[in-house]
Amino acid sequence: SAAAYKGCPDHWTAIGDKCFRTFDEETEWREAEYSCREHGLDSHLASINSLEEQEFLEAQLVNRECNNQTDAWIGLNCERRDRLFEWSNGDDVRYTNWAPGEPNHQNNGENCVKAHYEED
Ligand SMILES: [Ca+2]
Repeated sequence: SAAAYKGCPDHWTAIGDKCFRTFDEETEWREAEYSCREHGLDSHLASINSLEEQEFLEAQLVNRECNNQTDAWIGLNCERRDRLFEWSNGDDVRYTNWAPGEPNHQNNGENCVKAHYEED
C-alpha cells in the first residue's frame, strides 16, 4: 500500500509501490522518456496499470491547469514494434482506457500515447 511504501524522493508521490512526478516541459515523446530516465531512479514515462493510477494521474493533469494543458505523455508507445503498444518501463500491457476511436494511427504518424483529461 502507499502507506507502507516510503521510498519516494522529494517531489515524487507514492501510489502503491511506484513513485510519480509530473513535469511541465513541452517536448517530444522520446525526449520526455529520456528525460525521465535521467532521474536515475529506474524511472520512465508513467505506466498505468490500474484505475487507481489513472485517477491519480488525471488529478495531476487537472491540478496543473497550465495553459489549459490537460495532456501528458505516458510510457505507452509503439516506437519499437509497429502497431504493438508497449510500456517504456517494460510492464505488461494489461490495463488500457483508450478514448473512443483510439488508437487510430492518424495519418500513420502516431506512435506514442498521451493521457488526456476532459471534464464530464
Ligand atoms: Ca489518435
